[in-house]
This record gives sequence, structure tokens and C-alpha cells, in this order.
Amino acid sequence: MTRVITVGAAQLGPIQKADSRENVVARLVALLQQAHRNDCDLVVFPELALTTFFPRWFVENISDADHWYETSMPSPVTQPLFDEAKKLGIGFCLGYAELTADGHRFNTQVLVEKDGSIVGRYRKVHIPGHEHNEPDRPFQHAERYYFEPSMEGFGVWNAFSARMGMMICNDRRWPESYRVMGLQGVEMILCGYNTPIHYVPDPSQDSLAGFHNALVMQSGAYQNGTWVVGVAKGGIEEGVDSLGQSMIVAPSGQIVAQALTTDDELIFARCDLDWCDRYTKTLFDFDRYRRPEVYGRITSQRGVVEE
Ligand code: CDT
Repeated sequence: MTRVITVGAAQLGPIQKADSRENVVARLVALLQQAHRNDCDLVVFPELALTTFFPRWFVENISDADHWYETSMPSPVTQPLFDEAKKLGIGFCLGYAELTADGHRFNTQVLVEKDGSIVGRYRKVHIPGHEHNEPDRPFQHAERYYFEPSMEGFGVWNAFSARMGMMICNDRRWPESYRVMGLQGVEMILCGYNTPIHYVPDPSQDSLAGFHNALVMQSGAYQNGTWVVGVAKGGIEEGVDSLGQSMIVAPSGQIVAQALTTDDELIFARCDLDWCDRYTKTLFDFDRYRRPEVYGRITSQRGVVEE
């Protein structure tokens, strides 16, 4: 019997600083309803989908940023999204800033099943940007100040009759993210992102932002025989232009759906999970062809060592 998930990638346009959480949740609910009308089983929202991308500003006292974080999920303000999803019988994946009861700050995604139950929670592993204020920049990317890297790594969950994985934004640029999930039999990876088009440390990369976005997700999908759903918060947010180009990538590495705007936009695809086997049981039969005995450096060192 073929297994098919119809997945929606619910790209968001910008969320400005002044936009209320209630207003944002209403946008998410509208996209969820649109996904339901298109028979989606699951809809994926971007990284930090409830707020503006606040790491673009530095505050001396980090507790002054507490209002950007969620201390519970669901929360009173996100409950309408959970209620509507359960009513419609559609799952979702939502990115948000998490502040734990013991004061830890994570960039987090949660996966919710069709019955409203939380399947799993993923906390971002690769935290890009900088730790300190860099006032000479046109805008900050102080994720390393606002979030600590997860020590939990990349899990894979049985949900939606599939092996589901999650990663967040910068994680998609690292082959290890996909491979750790590939080694757990992942069949669909859900990834929200906020990618400013202007890369301050090396502006020569700006014109390649879309190319690199597709390059990493297409190769990650192909090399691990998995679906990848990449979902942007795009457009001009507080003066910073961010990449749209949300996409759904097949295990072949082919893009099967792609957003055309940088605004709120739903794209969707019927994803045949058995397509994964065509790659994981042939060219990328890990058990048959991988050589972990010569990959030791991957986990024993971080930076380059020249001997
Ligand atoms: N949110 C996030 O991880 N964004 C990064 C931007 C580049 S690093 C400043 C990304 O990898 O898309």
C-alpha cells in the first residue's frame, strides 16, 4: 500500500515588531484552513513564526527580550491554532522562541499530530551569527546571544504514518543534520527558516542566497533519500529583506513545489513516502555502502586540523 502525505508549506510574509501575536496566529489559522481545503495532512510554518526575527536587535539586558519568547506551548495566544487544527484534523509544525522554566533559551520547533497531541519538540543545533553587539552592522544577527545550541541533537519521530524529522534554518546548510536523521530512517524533514538576503560578513554571497537555499536542501534530500520541506518567513521585515523560495523537495532532489511570492503563501504537494526507498535501498543503501570506520573525524574534531 502506498503511503502518501499531503504536506503544505505555509510561507509567511514579514512580521513587523508592532504586529501582535494574536494577529500572527490569525494569519497562521487562515493558512491552516487553506491547507485543509487542499486536503493537506500537515502544514509547516517557518522558524520563529510568532514574532519578528528579533535577533536583528541587540538588548544589553537579555531579560528585556523575554517578551519575544514562549514559556509554554500551547499558550493562551497559540491555543486557537491548536484548537482549529484539531477541529480540522490537520497536523502542523511551528517554530518559536522558547524560554524554559529554568531560564534556558532555545530556537524551537514543535510537531503536532492531527489529534492535537504534541509528537515532538526540536531545538536548533547550529546557531549562526554572533554573540555580542556589533554596532557597525546594518542589522544584527545575534542568534548566538539569544539562543543556546541544543544538546539533544536530531530526533526522528513516528508520526503521520512516516518517520518525521525536524531542523531549523541554518541546520539545513550542514550535511550532518540530514545524515543523523537519515541514519534513523527519516522520510520527511521539516525545516523553517529566516534568511536575510544580505549576508553582512561576505556580501558576495547575497546574489546566491536562493541558489544556496535550494542547493543544500536538494542535496540533503537526495543524499539521504528523504523529503525536505523548507518554509520561509520572507519579505521585508523591519527594513531587512529575507528570502522566500519556500520549497518541497523530493527524495530525488527535485523541487516539486516552490513559493512564487515573499508573502503569506501556501504551497503543497502529495508526497509518496515510498519514493524514499528508491534511494535508500539502492545508491544510498547506507548499511551496504557507508564507511563509518573512515569517517572518525566527523565526530572527533570540530574545526580543520592540518597535520
Ligand atoms: N535563522 C538563520 O539561521 N539564518 C541563517 C542566516 C545566515 S547566518 C547570519 C541561515 O543560515 O539562513
